[in-house]
Amino acid sequence: MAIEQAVDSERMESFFRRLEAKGMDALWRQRPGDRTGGAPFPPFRWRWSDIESFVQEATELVRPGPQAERRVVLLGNPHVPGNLGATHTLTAAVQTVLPGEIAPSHRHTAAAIRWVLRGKGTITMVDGEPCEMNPGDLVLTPGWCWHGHINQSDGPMVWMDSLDVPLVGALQAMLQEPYPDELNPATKPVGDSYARYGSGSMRPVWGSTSSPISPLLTFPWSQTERALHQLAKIDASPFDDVAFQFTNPLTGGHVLPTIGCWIQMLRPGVRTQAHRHMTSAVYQVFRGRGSTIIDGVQLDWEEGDFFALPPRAWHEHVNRSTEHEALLFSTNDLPVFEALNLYREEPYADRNGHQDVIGSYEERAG
Ligand code: 1HN
Repeated sequence: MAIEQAVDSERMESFFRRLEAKGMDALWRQRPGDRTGGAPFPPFRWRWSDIESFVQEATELVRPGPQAERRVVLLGNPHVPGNLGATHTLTAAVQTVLPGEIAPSHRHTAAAIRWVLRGKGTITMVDGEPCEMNPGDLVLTPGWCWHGHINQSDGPMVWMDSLDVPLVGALQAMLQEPYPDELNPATKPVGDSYARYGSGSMRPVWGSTSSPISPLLTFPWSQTERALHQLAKIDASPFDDVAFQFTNPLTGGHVLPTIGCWIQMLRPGVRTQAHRHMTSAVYQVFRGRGSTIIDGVQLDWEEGDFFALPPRAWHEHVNRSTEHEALLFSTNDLPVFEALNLYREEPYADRNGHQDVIGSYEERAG
């Protein structure tokens, strides 16, 4: 019996080797790898104090133009192999444009969003529409749109970029083209898409009735803030507290086919219940301070910090202030999971929906 097994395993090994030599394999071969559904990589946090000083240094080192197409500091998660993504599907970055500078126009298949952090008086030209940028504004750059940035103010402009670069890269679909001139010209007035689609509940009686890309390119902060406070008066999610998905006004769906955008308000003292889902996200702490407990590890955050939530990790949010609201902006890959029918979500059933805190991010990060 023992000899028979030895012969069998020798023969099996030889079978595997001969298969491999011809570019084949056996599905029953033992593989490492977790198929039990846990998070595939740990969370990561970028402190604003670090980002800010690197961004400042970048302004001393390069100017946008031939030397650096964009003055962008990428927030690369070291736990995500290869492509400098904040997660395996999304990049996050911080871009600065100083007074008088132009980040020259280009276009790429990857789609982008800008979430404005600081400054005023900057225009992003998106397919001929000059889009104004003020703190808290969300501006879309759909894939393959010509876009460039120009700062006409007297102060620096800083925003978060988030793109679907790792996803598009995995599909071998990253194409990019420079614009033949410095900036693509304005062919529409400032606020064109907002005038058409910005009311939220109406659209012009002419023009397209459906598109997977939002025809509204700018979502101003004043409207977002008002919406959060109105919703807070009447309802909230147990997992995300007062949270909105930015929507395509034609469809009510996501703003872009590959990137979902959320804004959420954690009311003073709120601790949400934990859940987990298939999607990953990159958060920017727009206001406030608190913690997100991810797979039992407490990750603290303050205003300006960014953090990446891996897919399938249990998570719950805490606003540490009992006086002030906390505001989190985030991008996610939910549109892709919904389109491919892969989305699943699960509430944390134990201890009234709260995880045991088994450690702090600080300890884990060493
Ligand atoms: C990009 O093209 C921009 O156009 C910003 O402003 C950030 C990060 C990674 C790859 C391309 C831009 C980017 C980027």
